[in-house]
Amino acid sequence: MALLSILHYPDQRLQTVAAPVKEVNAEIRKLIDDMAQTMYAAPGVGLAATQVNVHKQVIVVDISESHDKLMPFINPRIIARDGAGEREEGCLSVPGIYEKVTRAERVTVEALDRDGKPFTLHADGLLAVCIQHEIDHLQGKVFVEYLSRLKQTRIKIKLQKLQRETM
Ligand code: K1U
Ligand code: ZN
Repeated sequence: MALLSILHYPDQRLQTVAAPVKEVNAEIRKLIDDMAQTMYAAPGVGLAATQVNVHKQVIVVDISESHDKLMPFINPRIIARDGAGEREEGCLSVPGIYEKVTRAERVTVEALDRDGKPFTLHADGLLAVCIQHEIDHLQGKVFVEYLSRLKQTRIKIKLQKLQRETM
């Protein structure tokens, strides 16, 4: 397994729309394993392939404290949404920034598992938020885009300054 480097906002590559996975093979399973290791090390509860500069529709999620409930989703699609709620979100691509975002309370997701087998999942709470956040990444969207223009500009300036200081 390998630790992958995570792109930081406002890197333009985070705006790339990911392509569907045509075949779930050893290369995709290695990507899932590397993404999981990267997510646990960060630490985070989710990661999209876009964030590690791989533009394929793959996300990993694990909201357990024990780090033993890994859920990989390949070609995930939200087929139903219900309710709306506001919750604080973070993002490994936007370090140190936590802001409230309104999203669906419950979602139904269709995807392929690491063996290429289709499955359907009903999610609520943090899991539902995390899945929506990660699928946004695959569509080239970062959570700060839900915030006001002023907040987006402030976050961009803060992260660009941080990047200059660590170079
Ligand atoms: O996509 C990402 O950047 C991962 C992100 C997922 C997420 C978290 C919270 C709400 C929506 C989406 C994170 O994991 S940020 C880090 C974080 O929330 C966390 C870190 C350690 C323990 C628990 C949570
Ligand atoms: Zn994120």
